Amino acid sequence: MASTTSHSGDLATQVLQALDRSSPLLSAEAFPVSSFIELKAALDRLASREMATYDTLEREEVVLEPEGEQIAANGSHEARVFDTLRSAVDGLTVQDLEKAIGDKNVVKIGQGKAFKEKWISKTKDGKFKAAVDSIQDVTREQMQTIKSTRTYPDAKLLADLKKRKLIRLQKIIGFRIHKGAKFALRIPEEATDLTADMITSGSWKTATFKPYNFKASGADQRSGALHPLSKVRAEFRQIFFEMGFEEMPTDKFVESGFWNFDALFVPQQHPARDLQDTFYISDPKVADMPRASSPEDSKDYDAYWGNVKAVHQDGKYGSIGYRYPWSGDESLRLVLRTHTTAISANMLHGLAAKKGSDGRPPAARYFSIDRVFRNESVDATHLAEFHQVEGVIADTNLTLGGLMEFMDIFFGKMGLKNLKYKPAYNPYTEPSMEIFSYHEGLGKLIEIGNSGMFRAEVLESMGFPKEMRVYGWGLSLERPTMIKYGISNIRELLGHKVDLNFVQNSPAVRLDKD
Ligand code: FB9
Repeated sequence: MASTTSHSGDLATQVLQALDRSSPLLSAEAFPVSSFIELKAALDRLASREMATYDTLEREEVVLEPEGEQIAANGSHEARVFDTLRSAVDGLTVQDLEKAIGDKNVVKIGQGKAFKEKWISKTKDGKFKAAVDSIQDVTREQMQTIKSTRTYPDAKLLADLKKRKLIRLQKIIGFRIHKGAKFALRIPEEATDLTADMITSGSWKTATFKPYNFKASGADQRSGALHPLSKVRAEFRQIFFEMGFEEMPTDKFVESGFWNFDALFVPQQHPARDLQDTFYISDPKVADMPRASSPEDSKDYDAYWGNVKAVHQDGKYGSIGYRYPWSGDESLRLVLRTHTTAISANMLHGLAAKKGSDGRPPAARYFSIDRVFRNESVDATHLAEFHQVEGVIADTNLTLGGLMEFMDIFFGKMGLKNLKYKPAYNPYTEPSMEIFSYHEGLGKLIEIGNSGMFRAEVLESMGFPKEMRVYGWGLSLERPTMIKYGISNIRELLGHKVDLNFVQNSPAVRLDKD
């Protein structure tokens, strides 16, 4: 049995004890002096443990303003003027009244209202005098009723008194409190951390853990800032969405060599597959064979596996292949994905199985922005992981010129103009191009990405018809972010040394402005 907390002075404990005497409770009666914030915190603490439940009750009360309090205590202005005149048989001037009452404002307002009520009149020589023997000070009675009952039945009159600034309406929040399913007279002691001692001693098995309060507003509501990478990622996502792209699911860091390499026609001897470039998973070591992920998934994975093996080993679809004994075991080794192109391959394989009205897979635009992992030596601008930004476009009538044109538009939206293209090599695209842009701010030509047309060995293995082509291109998220925020060392951006003050105060400049 967990030990219990017995802070009788603790408001939450007081609530439990009051509930034990009477349930439900109305907070206004049971805890008239407790602060709303403290009482709500105590009730939330009990509710999160199912020891109590509560409903929030809102009502409106009428409260006297200072002038209303003055009237309730001393009478209305008009009654005070009348009372003063009643004892002055020869009448009084305004100055006499002000001297006798001691408040010019009371005399000014009071004589007007008393006149209007015909409680007073003027003498031949211009003085004020009482015109009746007695009066009923209704306003004072109203103020006294409101003071004692904090309400008044006549809504029209309340509106008038509010307009005269004699009263104000005040929202009152209270609680109706009930016993909870786990009601007890004391709150069980709760652990807030799972410690090594608890694990070794086994006490965690009987411990009660303090529930997370996901509604907590946090110690400092002003704190917090979006990370620069998050801000630049949001900019890229906006560009992709406005260009009609669908976001690929990237919540899978571990891939089989099949999707990360073989499906992309990366030969099994390629240096990128070496240990010094790729993180291999030790447990589990191997993946399952590619297979249907749901009953709706009718793709022929066996045929695909056979096509990939054939295109590597013997060549297929017009390709002579790499002519090496392709290993299924090697293909099933598990890796931390080295590029998001592994996901693009999986998405494209799914697309190839779809049939549009023309019998071909429909055109599609996919993008992804997420972490990739490279077993490389780290330095000021390279970590063992980075965020890759990748886009693919599948359609007919795609050409290298069309890819260049699309790159001009895509990078143009980041302010990168006059792009230059340089032939390059990727195992999965041919032709491939490195993309460059002159950066005014840096005063030099910089490499901004890589691109290409996916090879027939990749696409036709998936089942795409020969007339369909796929553009692919990629860049990193860190490079543009470092340039945008003037960061020279990537550790300022990522990792345990990030200075959150920098993050919070980083003077962002637009990508397309130098
Ligand atoms: O991001 C890169 N450079 C860059 C991008 C934007 C930018 O904006 C500034 C505001 C002005 C500045 C710079 N690069 C790609 C180029 C270089 O940084 C390069 O040295 C590093 N590259 C990474 C890979 O490094 C191992 C950046 C990363 C990269 C490279 C290629 C791809 C993705 C990321 C790709 C791809 C691809 C190709 C074909 C089909 C599918 C995917």
